[in-house]
Amino acid sequence: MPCMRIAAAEVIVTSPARNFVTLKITTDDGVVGYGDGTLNGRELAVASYLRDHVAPLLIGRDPHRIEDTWQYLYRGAYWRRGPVTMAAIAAVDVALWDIKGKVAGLPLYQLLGGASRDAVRTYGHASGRDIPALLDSVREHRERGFTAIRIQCGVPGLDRMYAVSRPSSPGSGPAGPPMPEVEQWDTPAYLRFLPKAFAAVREEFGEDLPLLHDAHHRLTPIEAARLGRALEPFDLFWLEDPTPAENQEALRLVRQHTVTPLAIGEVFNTVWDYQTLIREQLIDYVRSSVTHAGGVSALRKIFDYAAQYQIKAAIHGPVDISPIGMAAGLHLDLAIHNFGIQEFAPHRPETLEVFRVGYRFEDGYLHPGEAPGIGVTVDEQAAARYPYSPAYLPVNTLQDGTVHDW
Ligand code: EZ4
Ligand code: CO
Repeated sequence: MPCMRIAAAEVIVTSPARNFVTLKITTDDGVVGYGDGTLNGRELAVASYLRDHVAPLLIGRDPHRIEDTWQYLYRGAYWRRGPVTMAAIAAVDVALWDIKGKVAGLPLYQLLGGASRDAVRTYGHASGRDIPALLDSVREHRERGFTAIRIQCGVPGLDRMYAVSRPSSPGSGPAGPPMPEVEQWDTPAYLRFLPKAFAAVREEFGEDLPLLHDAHHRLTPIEAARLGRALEPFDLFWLEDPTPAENQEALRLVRQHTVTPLAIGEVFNTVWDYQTLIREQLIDYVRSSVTHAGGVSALRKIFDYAAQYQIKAAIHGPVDISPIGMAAGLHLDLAIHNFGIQEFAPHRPETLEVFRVGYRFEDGYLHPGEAPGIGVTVDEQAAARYPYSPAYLPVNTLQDGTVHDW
């Protein structure tokens, strides 16, 4: 094979509906690969890491040496792990897989061993400020084809909370730098209310519809254990992130008390974050994304480790992962054997105007498409029309003003 070289590595920061960080790698014979390095609320840290510390190291390297380049960036930095570093390495890894696929003339999933299934089953996000609104939202998602649905419901007395209140758009506040929205939290009220919301959804839609819920790291181990047990009659597909899971031992306690399946890890970025959770079989689904866990190469290793314990892949798929990161995950979903489910929150039209996707959604399933590489191109002229604008995730406070996990 004639030796190719990386000729350019450029960072594109664009904000079509929200901020995204994209790495564009170009080879000396003109092949372009794109990778996603978006880290919601801390985007420019990854952009700088890539632009100032990674791009100069890539020039002149052989783009085919993906694993070697991954190890060079990971070990070579000395300062390992962490969301900024791993999102930057992910952007490089995905851009190089994109190039390899384009050179081979094959979609990425073919390079990963070919399809293990016909399409990728997804779940969508139903939510409502109260139970009637939640039921409407579940109905809507079923009509759009989703065969599994995450439900999030407003808790009486809490005005603004995760997945229920609409964030205000960036820059719409009073003059001055944008600040995080403040949301509210009350664990006892949540623990009392959530089983009622599940009961209402089961009552309306029956026992067959797979239902999921995200507790978003808000509970102590014993509270999580209680919730898992209280939700057992409603047969959840999973309970996600019940505790702040960097305390891996917490899940031992939760596991002792409930058989509700657990999904963990959207904020994790390496296999080391999962070591105890996988080895001790404390979880059922791995939630990491390609973008936040070091790319396709590294996430595949996490999934292969999980497979030894019948733990399944369930890639994080929020709108703050760019369509490039989303598509890269779909190739992995299609190829691996231990696929569980894929989260799918459709991107806004402005986002899809900049990121031209080849993946298709039909009857609740996604397929990454047959275009060589990842299958997403970037319209750079459109990207330039949406300049970066600082925006943050909300912060969460208790009634007395104490900052709580969001
Ligand atoms: O809060 O992606 O399961 N999905 C989630 C997401 C995360 C955001 C954070 O950037 O928990 O909504
Ligand atoms: Co989540």
